[in-house]
Amino acid sequence: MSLSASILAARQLLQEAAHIAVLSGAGISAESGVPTFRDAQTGLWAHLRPEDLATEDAFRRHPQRVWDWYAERRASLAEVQPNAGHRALAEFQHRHPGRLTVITQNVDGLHQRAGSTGVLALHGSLAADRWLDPCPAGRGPTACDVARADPGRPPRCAQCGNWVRPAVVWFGELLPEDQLRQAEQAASRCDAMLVVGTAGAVYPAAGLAHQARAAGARLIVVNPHPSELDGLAQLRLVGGAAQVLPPLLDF
Ligand code: BV8
Repeated sequence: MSLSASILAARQLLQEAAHIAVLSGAGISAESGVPTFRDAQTGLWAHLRPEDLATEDAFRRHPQRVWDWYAERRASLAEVQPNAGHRALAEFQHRHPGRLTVITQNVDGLHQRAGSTGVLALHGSLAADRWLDPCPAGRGPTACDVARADPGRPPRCAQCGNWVRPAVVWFGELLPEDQLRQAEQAASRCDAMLVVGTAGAVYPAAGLAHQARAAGARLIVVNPHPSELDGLAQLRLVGGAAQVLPPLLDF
């Protein structure tokens, strides 16, 4: 089936869906110029291994290296814009209030900047920081303002030396309970799930696609390459999110 024919078929499927859940990954931001994790030609991880960077242990062993990796990603985010894929989802939400829920693995904030509301950010936000350890003086987050930490790579609390870390979820860390619970609800309630730009290798996020399928939802995968979730799909749209989502959601 040609891409346009499969987009038409997928659009028909979405038109019949009262509730649509979207599960997005790094690929939806690729056309904004944000490197994905695993795509060899652009992937950050092409030269680095996740366990070397996105874990608490890595941060405790090499705080400056991990902090610098995040600082570099933050800096590059300042240069990018949401793309037509992010915008198509946001515009659909505004045309059909309450009908589409965005669940994202991304920490780049581009869905939110495109105007999507109620985004379930499973892995936190690159734009935010938090303390590495609970404040030893027992002071609450307001009293120990991270922003006032001593500058450095990474910044540290002037009183107790607590490190500042990015407010993202690292491997081996639990996802924010509330976001995950809402995402699981959206996955079990949806009639259709749009799986966009993810290799489907990281759990529990990828498990949401299995959960939606098990609850009877029909899955549409949008990805230029094969993914681990293709076997769950009723339809695969082989193309980039910025090309596929605008015609797919144009109703
Ligand atoms: C957890 C934030 C419970 C940080 C991320 C051992 C110990 C502990 C846990 C585990 C373990 N072994 C396995 C696990 C579970 C682990 C996991 O799943 N590991 C994987 C590697 C097997 N999960 C966890 O640790 C999670 N927590 O399980 O807690 C627990 C606790 C303690 C002990 C045991 C269990 C936490 C996972 C969250 C990690 N944080 N991000 C940061 O960003 O720095 S994960 C990060 O990587 C992303 O958020 C995302 O989830 C993942 C990357 O995947 P994708 O988004 O799919 O991106 P990728 O580059 O891989 O693929 C891009 C895709 O886009 C490709 O398919 C490509 O074809 C496509 N594409 C390219 N261009 C386009 C496109 N698509 C559309 N359009 C285009 N133009």
